[in-house]
Amino acid sequence: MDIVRIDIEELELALVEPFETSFGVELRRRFLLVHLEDAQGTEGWGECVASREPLYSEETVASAWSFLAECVVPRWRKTPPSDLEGVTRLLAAFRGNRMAKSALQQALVDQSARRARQPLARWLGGRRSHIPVGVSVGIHPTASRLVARVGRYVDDGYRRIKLKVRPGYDAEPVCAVRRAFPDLTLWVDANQAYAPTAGPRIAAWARQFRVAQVEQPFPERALRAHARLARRAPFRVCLDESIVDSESLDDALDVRAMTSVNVKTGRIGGPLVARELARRAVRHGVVAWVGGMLESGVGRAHNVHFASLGAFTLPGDISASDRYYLDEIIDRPFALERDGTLAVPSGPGTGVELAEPAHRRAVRRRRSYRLK
Ligand code: OSB
Ligand code: MG
Repeated sequence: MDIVRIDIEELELALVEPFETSFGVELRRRFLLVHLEDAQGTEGWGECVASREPLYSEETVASAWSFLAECVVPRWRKTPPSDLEGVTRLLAAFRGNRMAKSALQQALVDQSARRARQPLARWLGGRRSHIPVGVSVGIHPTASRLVARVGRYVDDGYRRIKLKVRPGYDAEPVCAVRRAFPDLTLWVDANQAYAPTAGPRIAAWARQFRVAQVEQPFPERALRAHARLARRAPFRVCLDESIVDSESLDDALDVRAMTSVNVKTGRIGGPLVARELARRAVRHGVVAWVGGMLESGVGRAHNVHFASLGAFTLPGDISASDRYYLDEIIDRPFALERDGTLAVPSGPGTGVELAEPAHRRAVRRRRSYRLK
């Protein structure tokens, strides 16, 4: 391993169009990249998915920066880990801060796969060369604009559409999309926006409009409400925000709160911990798939490689580069293949490099820490 330097960068990128969820509207995204270099000059990159404000989870760009700079770097310097397990132990000693930990673990697995001269997918144990993908569609001001937007994604070839919903924006837009696309595979995601008592109403429109999966309708801790919805439902109930570690997975499995799980390495604390969690969920009969957090090309490359694992059997929220940002900061943008898949890059590690000057233009601040 022999990491000699870590750089933390804060970047800002403008979305191609606003992305509205039950949390609010996003026009641009602030995020961190973590860069590592070992003594031989082998590099690794990881992305932190925490956003500027603590809406999706408690972490923020600022909290992740300070956790890495003020907790991880000093401890690393005091007792340098000699291998990946050592880093995992170092990180596990600290509570929470999973998105920050994940950024570092992503950079480490990228660097390890590059050193092994293997694509990250193969290094992780993945076999697929292509990843089936869908697209997550934000809240739109009118049903007709939503239908037009969905139509363009369907024409692009996405395998399924996930609509963001919230109280007051559900049955009507879902009905409009179902009318316009009778055969479309339709999912919805509420990002915790409903009260636990809203279950029967959600079940009614989800059933009527043949929604295949309802993601995180209730608050993170409301496992019983999710379990009640999942009982005898003709759709899958998927958990996202609720599943942050192996204990929350155990709790959800115990009460049968989900039939599907959205696996994001950032939410769970890194690709290695998330891989274990996904495998365990699948052993318990839960369907697993890879979610997204509007990552830049760096984080999306990680998601694509991660999604090549056999545990994942539904199309991921991993869309093409042109769906996200005006500027792509990697050299090989992701493009949707005609069959609704993204190709897993075949070079070592993530198989993508930072593209200059786009990357430099997006950087707002940067700090370097010598570790040796
Ligand atoms: O809940 O899955 C979510 C984006 C940001 C935060 C939370 C979520 C999402 C998405 C977008 O649904 C998925 C993507 O990156 O394409
Ligand atoms: Mg979600």
